[in-house]
Amino acid sequence: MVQEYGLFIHGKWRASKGKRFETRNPATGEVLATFPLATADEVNAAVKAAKDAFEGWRKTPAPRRGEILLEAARILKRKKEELGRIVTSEMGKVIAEGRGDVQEAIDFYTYAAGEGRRMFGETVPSELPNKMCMTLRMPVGPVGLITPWNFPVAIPGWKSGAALIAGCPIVFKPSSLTPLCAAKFVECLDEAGFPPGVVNIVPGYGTTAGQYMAEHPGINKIAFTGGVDTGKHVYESAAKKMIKVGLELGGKNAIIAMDDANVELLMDGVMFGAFGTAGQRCTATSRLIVHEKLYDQVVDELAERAEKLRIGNPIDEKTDMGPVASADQEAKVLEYIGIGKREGDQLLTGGKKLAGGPYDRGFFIQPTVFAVNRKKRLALEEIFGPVLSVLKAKDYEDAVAIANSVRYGLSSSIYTNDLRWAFRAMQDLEAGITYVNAPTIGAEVQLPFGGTKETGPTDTREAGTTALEEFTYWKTVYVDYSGRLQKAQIDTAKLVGE
Ligand code: TXE
Repeated sequence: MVQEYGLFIHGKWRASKGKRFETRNPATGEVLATFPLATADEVNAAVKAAKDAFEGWRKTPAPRRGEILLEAARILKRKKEELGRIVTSEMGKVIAEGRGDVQEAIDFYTYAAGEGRRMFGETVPSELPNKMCMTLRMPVGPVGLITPWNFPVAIPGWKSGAALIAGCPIVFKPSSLTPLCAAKFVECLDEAGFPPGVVNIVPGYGTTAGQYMAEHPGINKIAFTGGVDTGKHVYESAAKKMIKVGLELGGKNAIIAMDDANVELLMDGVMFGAFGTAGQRCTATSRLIVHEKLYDQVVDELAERAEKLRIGNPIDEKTDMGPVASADQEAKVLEYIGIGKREGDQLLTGGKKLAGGPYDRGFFIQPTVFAVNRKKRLALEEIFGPVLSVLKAKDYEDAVAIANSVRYGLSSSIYTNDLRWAFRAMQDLEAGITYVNAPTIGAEVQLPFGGTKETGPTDTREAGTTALEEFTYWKTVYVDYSGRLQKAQIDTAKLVGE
């Protein structure tokens, strides 16, 4: 039985007047559920519900908001296996990663719940007597979440957890490839007891529901993860309204392997970084920059290791890599493989769509490794699939120059046993994240996450201590208890007793 979902507005699932679309398993082609394409009127209704709920939610003491988040974390934990399997069925990452996707939301909700009892401001001395100065965090108001398909529970978990603890109701527009994960996640939030209107979901396409929301005058902040072009568009809409916007727009992340690197460790890291989630992580290892002394050895071992990966249905625990998420993703990745071949990059392994038997029903591409020229497109552009570009560097400076030569700046990594290279890389790599002796993936929720350059504005940092910045603004409060008019900057003479 294919489940039919509606919209979740003001605490109730409702039927929609919009046309419907299907969500499918990218490994088998099976239809999983159908969803409405939310209309402009329905987005209006969701935004209105969020606006109406704002007053009550912002006045709910933050520790009490935290208790509801903690309850949501418990429910997610109880349903982790069920949700993890849905992530795998709808998005195509292997089941261990499907569970990990849910775990990230559990972790972040647990972390964010604690913020309800912190949410620190500052008290600062006044220049005048009998006067107190402090700062308070204020929620920005209704927030629009626009999320991608690659982390269909984790990314909504990060964004919503921070928004909700800050006191902001949410209107959530998930990717049209993964609405079922989103709906199941929202069911958990509903069960946790968020008041009506605090959590709303409007499924649909980006160019309709997403755009209505990005442009809606009632939305005070957009939290977006997706492609660069869409992100720029959302940024423009936000600028016109002078509202906050959080943008995380992908990467062309590199591992640098210095000549003293532990090759065994490096290979494990590269396989996981490049082919985990079939390369469809914003932090995926898309480039491997190898010191020339190590290059031949690494290139030989890479092909051998990539060929050993078991490709298949991601729900099978033994599978190492599943399909890519959609026909569009498949076409895009195959196009890049074609570009690599046409531009003269050397194909070391893979390069084909898998066909025959169970592969015929899904979007399976071989783990692919190219030795590439640093000026060519495979060295510079985000592919977002199981394609690794290997580049040769003369020395440390050359490796860093290659790493920094792209328009993105999300994640980066260096494998070395020499502290000097490790510490220099922390300073020299133009990226929001640097790993030492670990691949470019594996963010933890208690640390800031975001990038530089076209990955997004550097004031965008999700998770960690910075998550609240995304959904609050600072209010400065002066309390004068002197009982007379005191003038800052003017009454200075009195202060020094002149
Ligand atoms: O992204 P889109 P897609 C990159 C990756 C991938 C490419 C395309 O390279 O191959 O983007 O993927 C909504 N107004 N990343 O098509 O279109 C859309 O419905 C408002 C990297 O999935 O950017 C979805 O909810 N919203 C990335 C979300 O934006 C709009 C993860 C992302 O969709 C909209 C995913 C509009 N005009 C893809 N158009 C990462 N940072 O990791 C679309 N949307």
